[in-house]
Amino acid sequence: MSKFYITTAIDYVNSRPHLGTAYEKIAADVIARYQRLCGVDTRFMMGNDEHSQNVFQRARELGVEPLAFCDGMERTFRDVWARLDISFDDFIRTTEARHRTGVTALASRLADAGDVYEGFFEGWYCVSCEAFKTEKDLEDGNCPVHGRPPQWIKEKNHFFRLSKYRQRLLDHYAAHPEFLEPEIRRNEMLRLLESGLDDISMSRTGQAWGIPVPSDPGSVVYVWFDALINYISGVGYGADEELFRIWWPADLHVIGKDITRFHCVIWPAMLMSAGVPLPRRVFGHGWVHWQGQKMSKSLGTVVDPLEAAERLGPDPLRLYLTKEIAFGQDGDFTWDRFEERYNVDLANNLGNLVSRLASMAHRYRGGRLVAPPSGPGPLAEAASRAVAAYREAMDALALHTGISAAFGLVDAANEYIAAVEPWFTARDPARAAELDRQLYDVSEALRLAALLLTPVMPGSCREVLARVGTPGDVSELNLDRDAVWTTPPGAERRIAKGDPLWPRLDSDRSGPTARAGAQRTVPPPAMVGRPAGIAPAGDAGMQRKEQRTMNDSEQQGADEAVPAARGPEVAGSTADGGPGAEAAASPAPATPRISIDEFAKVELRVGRVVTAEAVRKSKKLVRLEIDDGAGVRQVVAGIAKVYEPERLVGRHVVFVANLQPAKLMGIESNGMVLAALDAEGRPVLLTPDDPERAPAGSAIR
Ligand code: ME8
Repeated sequence: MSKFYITTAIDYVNSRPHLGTAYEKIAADVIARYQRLCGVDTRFMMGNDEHSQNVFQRARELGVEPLAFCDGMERTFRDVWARLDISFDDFIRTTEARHRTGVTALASRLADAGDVYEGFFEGWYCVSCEAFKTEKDLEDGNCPVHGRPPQWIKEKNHFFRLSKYRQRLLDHYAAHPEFLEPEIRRNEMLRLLESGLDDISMSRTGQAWGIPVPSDPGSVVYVWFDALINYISGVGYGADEELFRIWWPADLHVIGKDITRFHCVIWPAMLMSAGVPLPRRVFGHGWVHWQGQKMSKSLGTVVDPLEAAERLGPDPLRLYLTKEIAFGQDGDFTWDRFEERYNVDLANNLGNLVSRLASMAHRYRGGRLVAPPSGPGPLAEAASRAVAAYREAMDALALHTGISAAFGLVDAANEYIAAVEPWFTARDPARAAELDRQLYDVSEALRLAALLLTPVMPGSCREVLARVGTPGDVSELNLDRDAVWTTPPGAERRIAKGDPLWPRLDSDRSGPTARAGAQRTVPPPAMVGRPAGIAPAGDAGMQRKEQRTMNDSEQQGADEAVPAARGPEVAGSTADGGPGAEAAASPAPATPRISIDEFAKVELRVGRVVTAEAVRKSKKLVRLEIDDGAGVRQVVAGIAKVYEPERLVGRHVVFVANLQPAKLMGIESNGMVLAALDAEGRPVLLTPDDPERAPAGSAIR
């Protein structure tokens, strides 16, 4: 059986987890669960980084022993991770004996390799980053990450000959392009390596909180050296050779982009020096922003992941973070957006499909579906495309794309219901086999979509699978075996009815002011940690509407015909009302008038930004890859002064689709993104009012 060892960064424990640190654990959990679903023997390790000065100081402030403080924080962290359904196999703490053994063994190997020497360090140190800083790193004298002045320190240190490994690192990057992803992080590290490497301090003096340097017990190992070693001490380095041989090298380190240098320059150099193989892949994910800033405990800009999970359920939160934030890019968390996506993806789309199927299955077939002898309908084809797209994306760590592919199947099933109208089929007894086909195919599409979404929403998908008549232990599922369209003639399924899984949140709230002033209501304790995201009705602050679903009391056919609130609906034609009437009332335009036929030559469409990066050596240009509904095209836009590339990803834009290609700074642009200009001539991007109704590819008239 193939193996997969995946790790996350280990967290500083000076304060509770926040939504940014939780994002990393959720993303890694989705990857680990996906690997298990693929039948791969997976070891997923996380843990706590305890030897930081911040931790020591925090314990002091609270008047407790540092270790006792860390014990308490371990409980806090484990509790948060359990409530977010994070399925780690191992949790390491850097104060554990196994870790100390590993650190001591590795530090001795570096010394034996002749890569450690004593020296004197004088310079800046940011305690929040636990990192040495050069003048060049600072912005207005402050640490750029934490916005605070670093300390000036002067002490005797042990140095590690990092500079010696520069060429070997460059060679490794050249031979293993997959070593560091995404590409933007890889390019950053290559630039850093090309600009030269200095030796670095690997110990601190005058501190007792840490692991002693083997040759000099008066010093402790620098906290970053100590922390990085967790990845090998957790699989037995220096203690259990057999375990180490099984699991090392790691297949994937999932870390935040701010700590790429530690993981992709210092860590591999330490391993090279010790003669230990390098991890196969490092992925530097982006940041979760809150109100335009990195969510960070030291900046105080944090959202409590438990509050978010308790509000709508852990699975909606897991889905939001992994589907809405392109993995590798930064993304925003806002309560409004979280609720909006919940309504769109879960209440209106997946939840609606579950309810519609249950309602029709019970009304027309007493809850028992039987596959007819005829071959499957068009959903089978849509399902196999979705499975293939999902697997390809998930293997490439494009989590957002994989999850969207699974939702594509949900869309297809909702659209299929709207197209075949089972409620009309049901009226004609001669079409009984046709109705069986329609309902069974919808149940199969739903089963497959839930299977694909299991890594993201484990609790909810277990519930969906049970309702669709395929209950069981989700940990037993296997993609190769189970992600195959299966509707053999005569097969039976019992469809269960139940409360709406994700009741719709009321959208008739009285606008942003009421929202800002209102106390957000945390649901009653019964909701906390509920497995399938089932919320009680009557939640005071966030009124939940009854989800639009069919039940026996509804007029037959009427609501069934209401599709999920999705699907490309293009705005009305310009011919309505007549352009002439409009022109008569308008002031004279500044440019010559054109006929409607001339205007009709311009093909305007909605696009969705898939990737965005600044164009090198240009202050203005951004290179975008835009999903135009039919594929992905490259467009260069002059918006860099106002829009950070990373924040464009996922946005819907309006663009001219039929412009002849043009080259800007040597890059071919296939279209033009439209923007209004503000009073100072700066671009303000145009976006469709409701991208759900006008998704990528929608025509604009
Ligand atoms: O850096 N969005 O610990 P940490 C996304 N102990 N990810 C974020 C984030 C945000 N707003 N804020 C933090 C450390 N992270 C070290 C790691 S590993 C050998 C030692 C990520 O508690 C951050 O990038 O500050 C890191 O990957 C992880 O959360 C833990 O951060």
